Amino acid sequence: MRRLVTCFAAALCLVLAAHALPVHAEDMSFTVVNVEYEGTKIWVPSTLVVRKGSKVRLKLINNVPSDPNQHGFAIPAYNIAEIVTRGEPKQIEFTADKEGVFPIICQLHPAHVGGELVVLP
Ligand SMILES: [Cu+2]
Repeated sequence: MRRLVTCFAAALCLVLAAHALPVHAEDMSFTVVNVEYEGTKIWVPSTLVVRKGSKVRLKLINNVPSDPNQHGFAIPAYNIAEIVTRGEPKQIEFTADKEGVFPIICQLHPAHVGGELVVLP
């Protein structure tokens, strides 16, 4: 089991490291997948880093196998609140026009582990 946890952590790190920090505002695309691990639901990668002014495209995939089959993906500071159904990926797009660190939550389930959008100057 410990080995499985280590593999999972290593995979998360690789996913996070794959999204290198952009130097200038540029279009950024992320595939963000909702997974469940030992009862914990979380969108991965959990931290999205972009530059202010970037156009951000997100492909949201809900891969949580347990019920319910819908989860939320919301960035309240950006007025984003999507509901993503298992088996029905959703694409969204927005411009990161405010800098700062903004919570990403599942607006349907308070216990769903959140993340953050980091918008650098
Ligand atoms: Cu949820």
